[in-house]
Amino acid sequence: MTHAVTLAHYLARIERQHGCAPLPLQQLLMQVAGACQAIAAQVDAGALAGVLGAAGSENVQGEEQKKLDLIANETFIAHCHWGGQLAAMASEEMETPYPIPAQYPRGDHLLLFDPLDGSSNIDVNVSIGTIFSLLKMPDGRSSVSATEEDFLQPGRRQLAAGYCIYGPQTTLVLTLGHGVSVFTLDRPQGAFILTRDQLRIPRQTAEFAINMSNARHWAAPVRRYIDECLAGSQGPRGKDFNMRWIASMVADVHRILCRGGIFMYPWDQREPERPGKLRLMYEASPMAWLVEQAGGAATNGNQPILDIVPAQLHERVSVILGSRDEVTRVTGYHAQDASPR
Ligand code: AHM
Ligand code: MG
Repeated sequence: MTHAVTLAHYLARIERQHGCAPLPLQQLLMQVAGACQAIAAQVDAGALAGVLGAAGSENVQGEEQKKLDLIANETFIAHCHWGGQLAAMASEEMETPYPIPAQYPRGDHLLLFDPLDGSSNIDVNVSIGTIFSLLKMPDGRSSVSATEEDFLQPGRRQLAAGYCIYGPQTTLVLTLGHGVSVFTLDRPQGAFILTRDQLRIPRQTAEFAINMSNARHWAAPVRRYIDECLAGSQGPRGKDFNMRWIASMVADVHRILCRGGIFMYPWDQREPERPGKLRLMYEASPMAWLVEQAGGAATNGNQPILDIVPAQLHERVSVILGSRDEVTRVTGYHAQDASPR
């Protein structure tokens, strides 16, 4: 008789096989999964639980906060701050890192998260999600005095990264650096069950995802790439492309992990000083690691996203990720481009 592999089983197994999930990390990931499960229940209930609509506030990035952004943020804190594994947490919805309260034990991990990604889709019942990334405190730093600087590590140093998508199913997608695994929430059991392992993104694709309404603001290499896709079988690519744009990064990346494709949220000229819309540390880096672990690629047009050393907690970045051959092509167009930017 075969038994379902729960997230807890999986973490114990991957520790035995690869030594990449010591007990504190396993405990922390179970807390993260618990937070996602609790957020999933709120998302499910929607209007019945009074969680839809605007909160009437803005985050540090000047974006309107939805009630569910704040509820998801509080849920993460409540599930993860007491366990003794964390030195601090940081999120899209908090200006500065959240230190672990003095009454709780502290550990040497750092948790970064986007509690509710795809906020514009909350009120219209389209898939949304939570993105998370786990780091260690830098060597020699004390866990009682974690600061913003302690978080500023390149994505290559992540210990674990993933997302939970609240869609037709609630699905947790995780990497600890040994491939990408998918867990589906079994609600009656209250557990995430391993449903796909070792996801691979096909190298090639004929599907792109970008917010086309920004086309007139893009830099030349992005415009060139999309123009060639749109020219289809009559153009230089010699094949027709399909387009998808869900406007929830979790949902667009999930599709790409499942069947390939390329996702772009590039720099554009409206705000030339801003590298992009998406945030490096709790959106782009965890997604970039998942995509690389599944055989894809992720760059900002110039370098792998995972190599970028952040200068700020809420730093933005241009994002090009997905099927390796397409990401290599767009990145190559940037290298050939002589125009400023
Ligand atoms: P959020 O974290 O505030 O929801 O913002 C990030 C989202 C991404 O999920 C998505 O790819 C992008 O913003 C959509 O942007 P746009 O509304 O320009 O299409
Ligand atoms: Mg987001």
